[in-house]
Amino acid sequence: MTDESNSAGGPFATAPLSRRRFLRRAGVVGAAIPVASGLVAAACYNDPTGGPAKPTTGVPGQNVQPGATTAPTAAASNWQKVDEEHKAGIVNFLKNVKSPLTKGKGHQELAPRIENGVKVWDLTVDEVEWEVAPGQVEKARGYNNAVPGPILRATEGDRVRINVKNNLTESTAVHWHGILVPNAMDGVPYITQDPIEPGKSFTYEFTLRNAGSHMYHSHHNSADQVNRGLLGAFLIAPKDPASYPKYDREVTLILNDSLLGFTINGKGFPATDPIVAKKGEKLLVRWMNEGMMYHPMHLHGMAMKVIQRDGYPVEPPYLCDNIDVPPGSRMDCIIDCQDPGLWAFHCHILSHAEYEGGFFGLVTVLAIEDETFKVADLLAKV
Ligand SMILES: [Cu+2]
Repeated sequence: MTDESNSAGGPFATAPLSRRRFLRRAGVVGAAIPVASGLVAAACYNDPTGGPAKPTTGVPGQNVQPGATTAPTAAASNWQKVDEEHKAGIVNFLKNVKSPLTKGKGHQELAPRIENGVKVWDLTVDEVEWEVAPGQVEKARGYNNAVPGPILRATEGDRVRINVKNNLTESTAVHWHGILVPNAMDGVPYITQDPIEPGKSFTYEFTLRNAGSHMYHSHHNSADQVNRGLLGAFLIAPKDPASYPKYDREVTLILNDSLLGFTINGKGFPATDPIVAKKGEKLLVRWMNEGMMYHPMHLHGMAMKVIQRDGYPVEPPYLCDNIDVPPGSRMDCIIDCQDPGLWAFHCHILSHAEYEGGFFGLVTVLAIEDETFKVADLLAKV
């Protein structure tokens, strides 16, 4: 412990971790995962929609006495371990910038091919083993073997075609969430189409009538299929770019919860991606919630200007630092990145973001860089 006492320069001014210490800590982070799963169960217990019974063991923080001002003597040797575990999570998270902590990366842009003027994508619906956080591998489902599926990007007025092949052992269908489509293309089994049976394919085709930050997801056994990863972003630019506020950089963050744990773009902290921007940039964040819970996402240090909800303008735009993203909704906001540093960005239902061993789940940071502050410099210290 002595080589890692806090210094005036903050936690990242301390000596680098030895390889052995780093590996041990990585193990600690992995061992914390069943505890995190216990948190999910605990959260479900408080959910009026039901869920598993509250676990009697393994609930992080259950031994903390409300109102206690001093740690019990028996825990005196524990707080340092807790702090070490917490720090290890942050160090791992930052290392994730250089080399991913987990296998598999979803939410990648997939360029369409053009057939007679139509933008065409092929999507497969797959069973996939998905590493959500280091060592936490889940039985997931993904479009094109990824969680989330590929980002589909087009422009208002485009004709699009999406060929869907079902490789599951159960039926499925794809709903184009928020996109104005002809009724037969809406993707809801027995309401607008027959389900896509195992081994079968279905082709969706429509003209994009409304711009916005939209989604696509399964609409069959969806509490399971969407929750396990059958979801993705469908971003439709307006035909007139002047109709949308200007921004320099964009990121789309899809929230999910429950069956794969709490995830941003298919990963839980420390495997979530840090968001890196330059001082002076205007950053567009497109929030999407594909989960079954509310997630108030809180940004430290500055405001977010909310400009669109579900692809429709918010008039007038409003400022907040805690944006509620309800299940099914998309919220576009612009952040004026002015103050350099690492700014925590997390769900403020705190049991979705932190337990006694540190952060997990719905946590990332906004790193604002200038000539005095760079993530690479931080990485050099850890
Ligand atoms: Cu949350």
